[in-house]
Amino acid sequence: MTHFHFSLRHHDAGTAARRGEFSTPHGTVQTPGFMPVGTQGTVKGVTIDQVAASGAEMILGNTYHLALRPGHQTVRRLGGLHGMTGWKGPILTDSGGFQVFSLEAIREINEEAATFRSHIDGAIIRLTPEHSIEIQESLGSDVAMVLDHVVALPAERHEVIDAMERSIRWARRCLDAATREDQARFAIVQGGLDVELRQQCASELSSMDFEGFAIGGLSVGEPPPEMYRITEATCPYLPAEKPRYLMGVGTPVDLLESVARGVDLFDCVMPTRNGRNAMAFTDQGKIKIRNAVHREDIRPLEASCPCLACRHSRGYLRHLFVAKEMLGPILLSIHNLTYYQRLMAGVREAIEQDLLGEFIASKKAGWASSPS
Ligand code: PRF
Ligand code: ZN
Repeated sequence: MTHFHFSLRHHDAGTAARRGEFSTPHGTVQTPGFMPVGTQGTVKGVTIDQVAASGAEMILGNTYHLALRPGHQTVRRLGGLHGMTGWKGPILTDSGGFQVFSLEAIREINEEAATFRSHIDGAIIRLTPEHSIEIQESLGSDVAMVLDHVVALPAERHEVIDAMERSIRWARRCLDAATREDQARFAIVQGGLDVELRQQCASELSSMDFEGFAIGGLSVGEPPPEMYRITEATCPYLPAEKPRYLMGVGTPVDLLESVARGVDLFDCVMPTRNGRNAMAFTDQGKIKIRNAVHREDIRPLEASCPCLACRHSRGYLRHLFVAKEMLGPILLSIHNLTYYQRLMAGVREAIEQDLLGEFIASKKAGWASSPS
C-alpha cells in the first residue's frame, strides 16, 4: 500500500524505544506519539484548532458511538469524519469491540458476531467484523482497527484462549472485507496476562498483511507492572518495521515505560477526562485545582507551558471550577492535552539523543516531588 509508510529514524541505545514517522493520506505522525480521544467526533470540550495547537497530529474516533449516533451513513454524507469534524490530520477509528464490552452492552458473542443493546435507544444490534470495517470505511478514517474479542480480567484460561483465537479469525475476516486502498488496517493482539498466548497471537497476526499492530486487552484493571511485562514480552514478536499501538494507555508514567519497551502510539481519555474533573498534570505531579490551597495562588499551572490555561492563575482556574463555569473543564483539558504532547515531544528528542533512560528518571523524580 503506497498510501502508508512507517519509517524508523532512530533506535534508543539504552532501551527498546524507537523514533519514527508514520505517513498517512492525511499527513505524517511523529512517533512515539499520543492520540487524543474524540469518541463522538469531538475531543470533549475543545475545538479542533485547540487540539491541533496542543501539538496533537492524529486523533481517535469510535465506531461504536458514531454508528449508533448520528449513524455512519450520516457521517459519510456529512463528508466522513474529516469533513464532519474539520480535523485535517490523520484519524484512527476503534472497531467497536472494546466499547461493546466495556459499556457492558454485550448480549451475546458467537463466531459470527457480537450482539449488543444500544446504550442510546435499547435497540439490539449485531456487529460482525465485516460490518465494523464497512462502518469504518464510511467514516473514512486513515486507520481502521480490526474487531476483536476482549475479555474482562481476571478470566479463566480457556476464556482467554477462546477470545484470542476468535480475535485472530476476526482479524482475517476484517482484512478480507476491506475495500479501501486509502485506509490502513491495524491488527490487535489479545491473550490476557499470559506471555505465551500473547506471543502466539502476535506471531499469527504478524503473518497477515496489516499496516500496524496494536496491543489490546491491557490497562483493564491489572497492576501496571503486569501491563509492562506483557508489553515487553509482546513487542519483539511484532514486525519491527511496522508501528505498534498500545490501546487505551495511559498515565504519563505508563507512556514512558511502554515507549521504553517498543511502543510507538497511544490513545487515552485521561488528559481530557481528568481535566474535566479538575485535575491537571504537571512535571511536579498532579494538581487538584479545586483544593483550597490554590485559592489565591497567582502562579500558572506550569510556568513553562504555552497553553491557554497557563495564561491564567491557579486561583482563577480554581474559581472557575468552584463556580461551576464551563471554562474550567475546557482550560484544564487544553492544559492536559498540551502536557501529554509536550511529554511525547520530549520523549522523541530523548530517543534521538540516546537518552531515554535519563529522561524517564528525571520525569519520575519530578512527579515524585509534591506540586508546589
Ligand atoms: N480493543 C479495542 N479497543 C481498545 C482496547 C482493546 O483491547 C483497549 C484496551 N485497553 C482500549 N481500547 N478494540
Ligand atoms: Zn498549560
